Amino acid sequence: MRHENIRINRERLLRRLEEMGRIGALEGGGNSRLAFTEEDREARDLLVGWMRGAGLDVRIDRFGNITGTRAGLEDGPPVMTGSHIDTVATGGKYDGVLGVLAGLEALETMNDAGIETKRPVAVTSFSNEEGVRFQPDMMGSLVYQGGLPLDEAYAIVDRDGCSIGESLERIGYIGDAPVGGNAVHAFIELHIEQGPILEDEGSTIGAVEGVQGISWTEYTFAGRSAHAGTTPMARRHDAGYVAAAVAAYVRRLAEEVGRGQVTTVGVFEVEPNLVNVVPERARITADIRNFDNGLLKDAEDKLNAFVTRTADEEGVAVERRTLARFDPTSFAPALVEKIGNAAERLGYSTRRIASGAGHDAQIMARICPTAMIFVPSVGGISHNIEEYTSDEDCEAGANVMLHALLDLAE
Ligand code: HGY
Ligand code: MN
Ligand code: MN
Repeated sequence: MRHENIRINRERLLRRLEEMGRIGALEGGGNSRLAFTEEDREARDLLVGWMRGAGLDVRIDRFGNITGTRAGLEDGPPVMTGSHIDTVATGGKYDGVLGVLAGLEALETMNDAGIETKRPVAVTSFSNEEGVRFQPDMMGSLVYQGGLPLDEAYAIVDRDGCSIGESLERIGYIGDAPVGGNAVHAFIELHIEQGPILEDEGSTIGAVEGVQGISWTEYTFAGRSAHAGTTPMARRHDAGYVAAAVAAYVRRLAEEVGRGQVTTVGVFEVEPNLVNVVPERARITADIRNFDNGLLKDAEDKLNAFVTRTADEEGVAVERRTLARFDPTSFAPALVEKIGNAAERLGYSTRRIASGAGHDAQIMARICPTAMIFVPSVGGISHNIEEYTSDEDCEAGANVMLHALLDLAE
């Protein structure tokens, strides 16, 4: 294996993680860089500057996906890595960012070593991976892959009625590169695990075999506001009660279905939200996931049946809106093997693992052989300003990424 002893420039990677972490920085640590906001634009500008400084051919597509490509001796579909630089509103500084900056670092290390690869190698930052302001998540890779038509994506609005098209326009990231129909030789994403398994088991690298299925549904309940003191219980249409009953059921559903089922009510709003008024309206979201699509569908059916029954009994109307639905995805075994071998050759403890979180890789797997590399999250914490991955583990993940890319690009 050529370039056996090549390693990334740890200082350069860590310095960039720090610098990116200062954009949208939150009190007490962490980041808030919601998709297509001013903070997102600032992060994009910083990344594009670094890509250009590395001599990459930078292309921005109609959905703001940013790709920096390092030429190979031959033209043709690139070996690609990438992830995202948008965050949730209470995000950490590694989720997504580590994958993009490690990819950039791998390409710069190839530059420093004067390595010529047969195939082009590219790093992409996908727009709106988190999907917290505009649903669904993994939206940039979905548009890139052709799974979501551009005009449909532009028309999606946030809670303030602001559309993606307007927001992308405002931050100046509607590029001219086309979306859909992109040819990619192979895709590898480095990401923090965001869970406790690698840390609990003392492994540095996770060779990720697949991602679980994701189902996001928004439920809006419409009842009737009434006086909390004078209205007999039997004559209430309490939207808040229905939302609370459904939220409690969502939690029980994980136990009822079992076998790895996870369920979360992340959004819970009632109106008018006043101490002595029976709630007229309520809005909740249910995020339910499973590695088995059959079980996930079963959980969705159980939940919908419970919502209908509970709302009917209370005389409350319900509106359902699917915010995201992705099937479980298995990665290319040969690529997973390559990642495990690269990690072992580099002397890192490694194990196979499956991803509980959604990632752009699960969309890219639709168009090319794809796999992921995980590094540990301290305390298994993520989507939390306490999110932390050690410098050593960031470096280890980036080195495995570098060697996997070289292996694929030869
Ligand atoms: O929801 C997810 O799993 C990812 O963070 N978008
Ligand atoms: Mn992520
Ligand atoms: Mn995330």
